[in-house]
Amino acid sequence: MKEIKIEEKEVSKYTRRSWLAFVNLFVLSGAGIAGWRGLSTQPLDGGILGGIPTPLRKGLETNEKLFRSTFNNLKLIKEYPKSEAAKKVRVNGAVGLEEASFEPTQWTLDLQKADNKSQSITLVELKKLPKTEIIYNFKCIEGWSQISWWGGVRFVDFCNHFGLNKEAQMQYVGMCTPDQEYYVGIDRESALHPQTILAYEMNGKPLIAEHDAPLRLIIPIKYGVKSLKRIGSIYFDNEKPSDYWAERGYDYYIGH
Ligand SMILES: Nc1nc2c(c(=O)[nH]1)N[C@H]1C(S)=C(S)[C@@H](COP(=O)(O)O)O[C@H]1N2
Ligand SMILES: [Mo]
Repeated sequence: MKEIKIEEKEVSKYTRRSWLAFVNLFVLSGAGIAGWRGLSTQPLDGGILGGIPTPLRKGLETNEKLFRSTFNNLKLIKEYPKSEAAKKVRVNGAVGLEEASFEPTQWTLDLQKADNKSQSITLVELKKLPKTEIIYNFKCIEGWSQISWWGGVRFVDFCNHFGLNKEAQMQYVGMCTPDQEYYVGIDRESALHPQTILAYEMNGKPLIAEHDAPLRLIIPIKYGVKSLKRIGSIYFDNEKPSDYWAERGYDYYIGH
């Protein structure tokens, strides 16, 4: 008799608990829907991260870890201490780097803006912008990877500095070598990703010719093919820009 009573008590306790759990679930999911409605009716800011509602952007700035798990396309690639970076960095691929007349000291970046305007940017100008360093595992589709250390300007900082609001709303960024032999197309989100940089340093020193001086793209969320060496020009488009390896059968968005 006594035992049964205890059982009854237990049962009612469980029933009550699951009822509470049910109520909780209901309240929480309601809050979730209300929260989502709130977000989706938020005005879109006209800035670089314009596609992202203001509260999400706030979160993006203050809590990247959370967003890393929530929004896959904004995940952050693992970073390493400088001590783990390779001293001797592998050189791979020289398409677009064979121009005998190329003179790094004469180089300027050709930025093609909306409304057919263009701007020549010097390395001195780029170096005045905040420098971001990244040490990550650089992966090539050929099957090798190497931890390497790069320094330069975050692409999103570059866009903000040069007032590329309209341009950065476009779906793609295209980049190519000065001789236009190697070229890549990058989707907007990946280009504006916080770890994407226009690099002018490797291992804390100016880029050497092979990697390639004076400026290259470093885009950790993509495979090495997208990290174009010796950037000659940058442009923005809503159509997919031509992409050297996509034309040769590789996935256009090749990332990991
Ligand atoms: N201009 C140019 N950039 C390029 C390539 C190339 O052939 N030409 N090869 C790509 C490939 S496949 C890889 S893996 C990386 C290699 O960069 P690294 O030479 O600094 O290791 O550069 C990428 N960028
Ligand atoms: Mo590669």
